[in-house]
Amino acid sequence: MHHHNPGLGETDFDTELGNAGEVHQQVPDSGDHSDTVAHLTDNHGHRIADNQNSLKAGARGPTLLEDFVLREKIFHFDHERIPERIVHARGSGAHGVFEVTKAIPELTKAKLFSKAGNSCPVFTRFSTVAGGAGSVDTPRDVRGFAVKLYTEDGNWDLVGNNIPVFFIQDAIKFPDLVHSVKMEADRGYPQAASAHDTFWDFISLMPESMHMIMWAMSDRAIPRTLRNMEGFGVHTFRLVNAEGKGSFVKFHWKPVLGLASTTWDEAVKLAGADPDFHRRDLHEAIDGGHYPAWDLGIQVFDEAWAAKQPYDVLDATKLIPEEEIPVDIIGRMTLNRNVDNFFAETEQVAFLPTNVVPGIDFSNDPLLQGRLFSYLDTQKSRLGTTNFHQIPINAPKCPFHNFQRDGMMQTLVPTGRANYEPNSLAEAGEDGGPRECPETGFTSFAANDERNDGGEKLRIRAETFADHYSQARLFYRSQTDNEQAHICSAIVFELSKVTLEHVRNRVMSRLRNIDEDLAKRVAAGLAMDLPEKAKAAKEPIDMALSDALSIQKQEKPVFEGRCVGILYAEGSDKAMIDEIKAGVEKDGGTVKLVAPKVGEIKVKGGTLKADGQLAGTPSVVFDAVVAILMPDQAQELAKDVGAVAWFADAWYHCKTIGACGGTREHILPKANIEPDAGVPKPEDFLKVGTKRHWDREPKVRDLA
Ligand code: HDD
Repeated sequence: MHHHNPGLGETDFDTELGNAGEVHQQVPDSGDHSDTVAHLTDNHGHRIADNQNSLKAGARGPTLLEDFVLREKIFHFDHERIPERIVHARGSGAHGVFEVTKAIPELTKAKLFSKAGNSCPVFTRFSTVAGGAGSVDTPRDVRGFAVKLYTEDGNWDLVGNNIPVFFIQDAIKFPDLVHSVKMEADRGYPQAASAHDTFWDFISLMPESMHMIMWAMSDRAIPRTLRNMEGFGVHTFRLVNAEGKGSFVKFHWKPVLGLASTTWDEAVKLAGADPDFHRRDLHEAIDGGHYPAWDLGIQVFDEAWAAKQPYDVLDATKLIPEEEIPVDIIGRMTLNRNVDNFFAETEQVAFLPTNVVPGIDFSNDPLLQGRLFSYLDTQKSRLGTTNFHQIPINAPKCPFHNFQRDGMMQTLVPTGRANYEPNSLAEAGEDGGPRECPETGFTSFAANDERNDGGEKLRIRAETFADHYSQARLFYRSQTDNEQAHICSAIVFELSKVTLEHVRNRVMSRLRNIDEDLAKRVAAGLAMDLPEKAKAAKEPIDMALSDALSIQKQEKPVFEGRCVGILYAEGSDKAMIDEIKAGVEKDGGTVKLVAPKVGEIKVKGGTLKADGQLAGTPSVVFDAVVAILMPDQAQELAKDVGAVAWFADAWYHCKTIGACGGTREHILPKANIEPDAGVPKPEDFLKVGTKRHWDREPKVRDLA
């Protein structure tokens, strides 16, 4: 079956005539392409002569039931949507490659990690969690970070997030968590937002969520691009070597481009300016050959070390500070190919945390244990068949054979008489089918955990999971002043959308266990009194602060992977524009030209065509901006509130603004901009780069 039909794209027919009441035999493809393009057929191979008109009893008569061309086309269309994911519905994916940079045979028998240089194809899907498939890319939300590694031992799916901890400790609470954050059941809103009553009601009743709440209210939850996020496997997993020795492990993905986030105001404006901002950015970066890459790192430890920590490594609401156990880099993932078809690949990809290979195993983390059931189950509901593994994006790239047969949408043709095992058909000279592999097959690690209370059947939470606040405090106190202010503002914003006073009070009563100053700032921001401190199941302790938890402490002032917007108009100096463009591109960045009009206009030294029109390309889509304008053009633009907002936003979002004389004189004062070190002349722009000027923030916003 041929699915490409380039000939149709060139179809040129007069729709006005098509709508006219008279008999009109339209032949859209009037040129004879029969030798050069595939024939348009229905799904059963019948060539279609007319794809414009349904079959009617007379020109103005009713449409006939026998029109199988019409019926098949509409039938297919009517069923083109599948259920969206209950969480992580909105996602963007890409293909790539994973390459091992450091062999770890002493830790795992996974063949992939036996030798540096080993590699395998990957498919990675990033997502938001709460919003529907058609929601925007930049809400405040956790981001999914799911990687499918097609190894020679079968698929290994590392289904993680961009935050290393989770809201809840036990999978039995997952449906409650998700119900509470999604649109409220009775009213169907808000979409893709945690700022509403039910989420905070649930959260405030679940003190274990406080650590993740700190992350979700931080700039981690409003990443600049998908390329600037870390990824985490979250749970403690286990590596098992050839001798059967197990080690605990946490997986990390470190973005080669470094971490970068937006400010809240910027994220909100991005949602309007470009609802697909992250999806477009990923697509364009890969299309332009700027392949995003992440290093895979591991934190490895054993039971003895785990037993000594003030938290339980099986508790997914806890992280292991990198300063305690450094992240050892063992490989790199590079995303280098966009999908050919969004539905076939990004939508139909099915991740399964149960997809592990010999040498990688699970731990008893009760959240992970629940996930091991949930994902297989959900794929049947979403993809409609137990044969979802046959969809190309899900199929392993190594051979797979077993005795499972039939089922809806069986697309393979299993051969042979034996569909059961054991069988002795092989002895009879027939193909008895595949056999077990006791030596090389997956065997579960025989964990013998002496801290497991004798293993009685209990519905219970381990005592060692009782500390809900120490790591929330660790996270909050490890941030810079600005970042702490962002967390306070975010909580004030979210609680301002909560209409139930007792819920706000309960949240604040919990914040007091994290940090008194944080609680006071939130109370002041809401003009509310601080309630009594909530009783903690276990008194929090002060852990050693961790710089790795802050984005700003790791920020890179680079052009690589960043996008600069240059504003010009008639008469602007092309040489200066070219110089900045060349400088940014030399360092791996991209430049987009913005002008009041997109068509070709005269500038000093030639003509220029813009990539974007000023009104449709606000400064929020750029990491830094430059204005190169003739004074009269600057004076004109200063009359336009939209143009002034272009600069005001860049200023408010602490971005570098390269500004020529005319811009300084006419526009910046109107935007309330008092040039600082982040507002260089165009000729100095390259030296300043894309770093955010956080020291500007107290001037533009109340950080209390
Ligand atoms: Fe989940 C999807 C990540 C807890 C049940 N989850 C899903 C995706 C990611 C995560 C990245 C999207 C995969 C894709 O792109 O297709 N989930 C996590 C992480 C968790 C977590 C990092 C905690 C550490 N999830 C979790 C629990 C449960 C689920 C506790 C249920 C018991 N998650 C699902 C699901 C989804 C899913 C309902 C929806 C679509 C899908 O699986 O394929 O089964």
